[in-house]
Amino acid sequence: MVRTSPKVLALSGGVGGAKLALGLAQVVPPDALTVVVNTGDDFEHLGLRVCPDLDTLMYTLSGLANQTLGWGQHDETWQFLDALKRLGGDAWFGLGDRDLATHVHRSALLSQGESLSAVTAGLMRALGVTTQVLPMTDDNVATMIHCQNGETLSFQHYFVRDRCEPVIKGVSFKGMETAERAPEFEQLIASGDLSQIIICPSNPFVSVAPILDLAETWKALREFDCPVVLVSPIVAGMALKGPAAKMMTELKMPSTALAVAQFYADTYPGLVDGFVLDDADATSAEAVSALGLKPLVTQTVMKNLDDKQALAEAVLRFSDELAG
Ligand code: FO1
Repeated sequence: MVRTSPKVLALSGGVGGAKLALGLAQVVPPDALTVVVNTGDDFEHLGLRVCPDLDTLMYTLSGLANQTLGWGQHDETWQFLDALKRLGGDAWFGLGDRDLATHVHRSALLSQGESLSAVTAGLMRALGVTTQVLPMTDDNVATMIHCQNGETLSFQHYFVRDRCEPVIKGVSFKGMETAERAPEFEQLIASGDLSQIIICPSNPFVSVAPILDLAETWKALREFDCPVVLVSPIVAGMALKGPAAKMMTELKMPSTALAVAQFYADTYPGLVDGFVLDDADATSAEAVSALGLKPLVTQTVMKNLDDKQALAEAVLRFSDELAG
């Protein structure tokens, strides 16, 4: 079923968000769907600008994603990385040969003065992605991980180089104070033309918070007269991908879907109207309700394209119900 609803905005981090975005792209016409993507994971590596979450969206929506790794392109080869290792280069970050072209091309265009929004639009077009995918900002915002041992690490150093091993005590976003929303994101918000806002199942602390905190976007979204629906990234106490559950434990909260709901209710009061929990967490629905969020219990684990489409349809239906 292809829906004709105007303007759905989805906020997304990497893998989990990209899966739901792909489901949404199956059921929402391209001109009615905008996906705004976290850029706090972006970093400069070997002189290249790498934008992991934008690229995960781009590869997922173009059918090029490496589903085994969860990042980069399928049928990847690693000659560049092998040669770099032989030279004693900085090879902890897995840049595949095909993926490398994306970073080289992006970096060249950025160095010629193009904005990240313009470069992203060009890359998406080149790979046939018709859904509008925007970076949250054209400015540099860097997610910083503050560790119990006193170290502060950039996100990729924490995530990839140190394999999420350091115990964290907090997260901050360098450059956030002065960063502005990307122009088309700003236009979308200024237009007031949104009928559904969906927060994809992404890490609340390092994937969604950067978007919501940016220029107080959460307050702008709260003003919209349309439901905000969030899909829990935690299922049965575990994150399907990434360190969300480990981070929750280290930040002294239970690693549960209910604690995710509590985090949003406390940190962004009045923002989230509907909270989607997995069947495995059905017993928490009542407690979610008590926080003032309407619960929807459904299957949220997306193993194949049918699951992605089914979840997208369930979320949109739920949002329609909440809109009354
Ligand atoms: N994740 C890894 O766990 N190891 C890697 O070597 C790695 C390389 C990589 C290269 C390009 C890219 O766009 C993403 C890459 N990722 C890698 C994934 C990335 O670090 C994370 O998935 C996201 O930042 C979290 O959303």
